[in-house]
Amino acid sequence: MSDRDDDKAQARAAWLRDEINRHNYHYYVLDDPIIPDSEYDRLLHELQTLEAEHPELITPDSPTQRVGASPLEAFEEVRHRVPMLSLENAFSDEEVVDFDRRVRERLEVEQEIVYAAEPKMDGLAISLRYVKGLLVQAATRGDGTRGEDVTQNVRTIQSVPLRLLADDWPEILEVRGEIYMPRSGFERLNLQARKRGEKGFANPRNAAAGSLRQLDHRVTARRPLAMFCYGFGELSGVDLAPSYSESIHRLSRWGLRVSPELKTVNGVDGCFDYHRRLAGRRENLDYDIDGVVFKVDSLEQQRVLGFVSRAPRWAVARKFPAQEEMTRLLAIDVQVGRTGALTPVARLEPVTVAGVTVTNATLHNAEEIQRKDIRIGDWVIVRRAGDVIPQVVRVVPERRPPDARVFRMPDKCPVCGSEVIKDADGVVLRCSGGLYCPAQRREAIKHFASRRAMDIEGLGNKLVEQLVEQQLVSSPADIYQLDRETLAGLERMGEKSARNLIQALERSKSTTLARFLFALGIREVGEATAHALAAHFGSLEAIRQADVEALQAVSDVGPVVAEHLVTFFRQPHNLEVIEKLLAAGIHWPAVERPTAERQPLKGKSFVLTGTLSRPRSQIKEALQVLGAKVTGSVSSKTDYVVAGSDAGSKLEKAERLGLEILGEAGLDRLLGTAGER
Ligand code: D41
Repeated sequence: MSDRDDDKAQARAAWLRDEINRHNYHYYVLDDPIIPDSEYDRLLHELQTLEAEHPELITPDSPTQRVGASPLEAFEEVRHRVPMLSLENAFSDEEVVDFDRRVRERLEVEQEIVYAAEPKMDGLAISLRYVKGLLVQAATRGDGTRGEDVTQNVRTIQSVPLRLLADDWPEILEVRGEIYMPRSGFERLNLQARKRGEKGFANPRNAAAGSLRQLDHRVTARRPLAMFCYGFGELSGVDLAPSYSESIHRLSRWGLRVSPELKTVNGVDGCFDYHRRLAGRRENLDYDIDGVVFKVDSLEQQRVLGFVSRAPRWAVARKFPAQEEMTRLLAIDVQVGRTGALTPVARLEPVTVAGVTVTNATLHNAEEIQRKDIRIGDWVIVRRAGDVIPQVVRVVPERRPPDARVFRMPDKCPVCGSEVIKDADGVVLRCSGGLYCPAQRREAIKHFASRRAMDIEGLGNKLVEQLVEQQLVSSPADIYQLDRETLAGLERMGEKSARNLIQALERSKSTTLARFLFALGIREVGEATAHALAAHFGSLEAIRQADVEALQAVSDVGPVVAEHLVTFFRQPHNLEVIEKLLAAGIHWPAVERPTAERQPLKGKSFVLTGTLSRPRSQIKEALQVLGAKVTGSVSSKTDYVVAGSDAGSKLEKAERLGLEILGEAGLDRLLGTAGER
């Protein structure tokens, strides 16, 4: 090959590397890809081919070189040139006030301090060393002075640049940050592990730690790890900028990933405000945080403050209440759901988790109990995150009492005594009693009356339980036969509530086909499926008569759902209930079939963020009915971002991308003009 060709190949390889690095940055760091995945793959493939033909062109920072070397025998020890300090904790607002007072006293300032505020990631601290813009070493924190060399593993993390962008970085740059596993990636990883019959990780932090401590970095490469940077080690030359926040932004220019939540705030009040806002959004973030960190923003002030033993005087971690606590598992009960599924529920010695008393936790199914080896009498770790039902994370084996008992699922329904059968998936156990089983009947009626179904105000769970128990109703149709006298005679019901309920029943009769379908509680037919069915078939009669094949023509319906529908409409009992309901006067307007004009938002993509006054599911449904797509993350392909109060990083990103942002009023206008039902 001629020199000329070699030059050309070299230039092309260099161009490809830069281009791929640039797209990596947009994809993994900014979370905002500019080219489709297929185009990215094509570039990477071209570089791989070129490097295979010209191995001399391979550079250590080439995007093809993230995975390659052989597994290690052990990790080498790394001595941190600048120690990795720890953070002082504050468990209350008062402790933050104390911290702020100490800061101002030492600095001898009266005015408010400017703090940089950021989430406290629940991951693993790491130090990256860049020399002349190239990543040369990554080390765990260890004891702060000595850590382990995990360079090979960290090189596989796509949001860690192998080479820094731009060229104005210091010759030596040590960056500290947190490696973590996003919740979404964690869920996926555990699902895969379970499919292979393996145990999975207890939480994202353990998963990140386990992934980073792999001697074989090819395993790490398959784990969805990410990193946020929050500090500095050795720096040759001068400070990056006069303040922490500006220095961090500098890092982001060089292709390092930093938290989009980093803000500067004024004084303790600013700190409280930030803490409250982030605590409110904790559940909506795609990563676990265990608090927020406040740092004096001015690097000069940081220098004056200095350190005490191992922690800087200029930073504090305000911790959130723990989401996990330990307690005793007293018993395991079995509940029967609407579709007969048997769910084991742990009865716990009451324990306060993140401010709420927990006495029950779901155990999902027998397999889960076996996998976690949970026994009655065990000490267990209970986790409560936001609105989700408390979970038993694991047992504490060291504390197992000698008389702890293994639990076995019953082979007869604990409510009606019918035989228990296993689903085709081999996991879920079901009571075969159908609507003979009072538990299933009760749950079916609760579902029927619920807000998103027939929306019968005043017919709550407690009342349904009473009605079923006293055998006043045994199917949804029976509730429309109730009279005022009967209702008024019930416990905790007066004349007035009885009258109100009768009115609510009357009102509920005027509904939509989709709601009615959903209310019937057919297995796997959720709101979206009910809508799709109503729109596709136009009438209840058409759905009833459709066979499995015809049903599967609906976008949302696969073979399993189709089978459930056909089975449902084959049962004489179900047809009888429907007959009675219609005879009681339930009606709906004719369904408009989806045409271009009926789906004015077709092809439009929406993202909902922040706190909205209605449940997200409801807004989502309203948008979907008009043809819109509702997705979870903002990108340049998003058409509208609907922002409620306290909207955070998604809103910021939308602003950065110049997207159309709607408040709730704007959304209502759009839904109105687009022709809400
Ligand atoms: O998000 C974190 N976990 C986090 C940890 C953070 N946002 N900032 C941190 N800042 C520091 C100093 C102030 C010492 C540079 C830290 C940590 N340290 C830290 N993480 C683990 C030990 C110390």
